[in-house]
Amino acid sequence: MSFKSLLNKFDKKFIFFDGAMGTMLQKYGLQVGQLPEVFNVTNPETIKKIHRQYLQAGSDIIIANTFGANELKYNFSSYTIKDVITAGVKIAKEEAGDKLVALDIGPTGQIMEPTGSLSFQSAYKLFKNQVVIGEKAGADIILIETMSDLYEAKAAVLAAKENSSLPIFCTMTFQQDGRTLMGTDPKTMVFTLEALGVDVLGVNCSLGPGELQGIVDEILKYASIPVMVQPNAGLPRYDGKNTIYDITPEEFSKNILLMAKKGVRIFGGCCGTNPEFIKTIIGELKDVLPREVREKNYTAVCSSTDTVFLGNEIKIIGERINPTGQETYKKELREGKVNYIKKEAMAQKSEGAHILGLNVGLPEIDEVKMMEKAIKAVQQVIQLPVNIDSPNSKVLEAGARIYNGKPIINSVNGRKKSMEEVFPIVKKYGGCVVALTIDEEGIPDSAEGRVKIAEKIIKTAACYGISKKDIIVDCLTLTVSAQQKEVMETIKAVKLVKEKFGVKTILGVSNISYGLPRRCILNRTFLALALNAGLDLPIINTQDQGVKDIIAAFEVLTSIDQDGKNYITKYGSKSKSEKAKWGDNILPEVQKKDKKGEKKLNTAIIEGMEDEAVEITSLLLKSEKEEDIVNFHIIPALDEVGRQYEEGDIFLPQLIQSAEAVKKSFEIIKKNILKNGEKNIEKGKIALATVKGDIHDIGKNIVKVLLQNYGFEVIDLGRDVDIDKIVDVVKKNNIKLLGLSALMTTTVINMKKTIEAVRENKLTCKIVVGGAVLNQNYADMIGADYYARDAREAVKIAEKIFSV
Ligand code: B1M
Repeated sequence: MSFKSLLNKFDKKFIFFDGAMGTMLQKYGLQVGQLPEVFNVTNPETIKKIHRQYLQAGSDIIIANTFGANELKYNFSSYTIKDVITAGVKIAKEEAGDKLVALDIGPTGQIMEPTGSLSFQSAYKLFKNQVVIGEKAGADIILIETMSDLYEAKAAVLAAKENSSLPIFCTMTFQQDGRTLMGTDPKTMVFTLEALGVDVLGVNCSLGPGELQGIVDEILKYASIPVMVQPNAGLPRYDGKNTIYDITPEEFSKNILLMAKKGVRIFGGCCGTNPEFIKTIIGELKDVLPREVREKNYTAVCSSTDTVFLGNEIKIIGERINPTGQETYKKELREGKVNYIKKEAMAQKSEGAHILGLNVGLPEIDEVKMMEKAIKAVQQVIQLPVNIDSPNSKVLEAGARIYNGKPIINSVNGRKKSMEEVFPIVKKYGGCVVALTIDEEGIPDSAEGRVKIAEKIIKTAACYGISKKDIIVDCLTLTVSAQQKEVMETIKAVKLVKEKFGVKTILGVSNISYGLPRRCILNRTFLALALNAGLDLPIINTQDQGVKDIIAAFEVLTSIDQDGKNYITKYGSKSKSEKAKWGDNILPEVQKKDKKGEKKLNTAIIEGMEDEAVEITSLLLKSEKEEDIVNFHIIPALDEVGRQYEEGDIFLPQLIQSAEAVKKSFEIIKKNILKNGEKNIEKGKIALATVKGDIHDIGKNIVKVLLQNYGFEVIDLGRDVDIDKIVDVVKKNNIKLLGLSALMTTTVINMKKTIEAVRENKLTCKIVVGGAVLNQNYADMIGADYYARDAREAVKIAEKIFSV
């Protein structure tokens, strides 16, 4: 069924999905650790019963029990995903009658590259398999849901789009801070998923319907397609044994009614809901008419976490990741390296770029591969949208496919061949596209000629289903030294294009001054002229402060910057935070104060630059003690990273990236410590673990290496360690000293439980605890024998215990 016919079926009506499957299955006997989809084969009657109850409650679409049926999870099961998906869809179809069945696709359960280890291509393959099996089994719709990683959602949407013709619904899961676990905010989700061509988007799971209202408002504000919401039955809480969902169907429905009045078209329930919830919301909405879905007129591009709107304020594109005239960059491109790209990305961001230009064009390299690598590298270190710049459509496609978010695709031009190649890419992956006013006849001298080409491109784009709001016209900056008369034609063309078509405009500013002295004077003046003509997106060198000053002044003079607020913030104060905003003071204070060399290791860790962290650590080891490098370089850097994370300046992927840099740096430190250590002395055996629920192990690993260095044998149980396992190891190895580490307020309780379990088992070992969240008081409270502030103190305690 096409999405259009599906919508026709529900003309002027709300669409109701069903509610939870997982929590219902638990009620019907699903055990912890059991794969829910296996019930499709082993207990089909139970699944049918649940579907039937939802259909009786009034659901228009029921969701097949296939949420987690991917090959990663079914690796060790005796059932294949083909068995469970086919059975799941068929059971649902049998029950559904004239109602519809959605193939349910949930997250893979693994973290995607570059943060984790699952590649985009591997995720795509997993989803493709599910889609193919599900469609063959008879699903009517594909529902991609509970996604907390936009990148994973993109892999799933592409898999659905490229391997089936079914309508695609996609919903993501948000946390209380209004972002997904990987940091995506609602508008970034909307622009990216819409650009990818999903039919319906929205939010599921996450929170209760009350807590979701703000997120739903944000989604509705930007979405031009139908919005779907499937909340949990309230905020989940844990009572020590079970997860509890508190709210009643009535309370749930009141919030659903609010959402319906605001414009949500499609409803259902997630964790904790049951047929009663669905019945009650249907009753609540029976006299309400759905609001019409309206096309919104925003032009926006996104990284995976942030959206940049084009149009109102001037948005700067950083120009320096371009091989033209950059010998170091060219050399790195030939060697397949990305250090220059990462450094430049971060530098241009701190200099005020809103979007990052990315060009990897060298004739002697494999540009397609390099563009993929470059995009991953950029998205690993900064959260700015990217302008993927290449005249080669294959490179554009590779970039657009691997990109996480909604990019600028630069460029198409008025030649038939170019439009035939580039527009399908824009349509398939989504993006704003730069339209160069050049065609088979070359660049017209006159402004009018360029406007004509712009018109042709805009009209042709419409035939591919690409909206005018996603087209950014480039009227082409010609070099004043060679084509002086055409300079003002470019300015005129910008003005005409804006007036006639109302599209956004872009210009590479620095082209204007090639071959002349004091280029910045010409660049700045040309920029001022172009801004006045209606330029939205100047591509500039962000190091040129004069260019940025002109933009700030222009925005005040034209009332874009109302009451000159931004201008005053930038130029009127010397306070620390404002200087930081302006880019004068980007590095955190902690890095500035330190001794020689330290600033760099801090920076490398904060920026997550693994190679640099390794390089600098090796250098530091020549002049500083290992312990000092940890205490005065690594820990302050991680503290800064933690602070930025807490304040929402960075998100989980960057936090992980910094931890990776520390891991690499610490590997060298560890080698050094062990090389210089007293390996031959055997002082005693110590067991170490990070407690259950806690995966932080950097601190524990430092403690381990230092203890080994002082001649102790360490049994390292790792992180997130089961209490039983710890007890077992202590017992079997006759351990005299047990060390426990915990970094989160939420896991200290497991430290307490571990200590209690050790005591209950009548084990006499001493227990030392550590970790940033602890102090002596806390250690006493939870019954530990010792508290160690740092690794050195842990060694002192061990020496004391084993000397007795
Ligand atoms: Co997370 N994390 N993290 N994190 N992380 C913290 C701890 C946090 C304070 C950040 C923040 O919000 N400001 C916060 C906890 C908040 C709280 O509990 N109140 C937090 C959070 C919330 C999370 C997640 C929930 C994020 C998410 O998923 N949304 C998630 C948790 C997952 C889980 O555990 N279930 C998470 C994940 C991660 C990463 C995976 C990305 C990464 C860990 C990588 C790894 O360890 N392999 C990470 C990191 C790096 C941090 C920060 C930035 C740094 C921690 C660290 O390694 N410090 C941290 C913020 C911070 O602490 N500034 C943060 C350096 C290390 C050397 O210090 O471990 O204290 P520390 O060890 C010291 C001493 O304490 C002592 O000696 C060591 C050396 O001197 N010590 C012992 C430690 N253990 C000892 C044992 C001993 C003796 C001494 O005897 C046995």
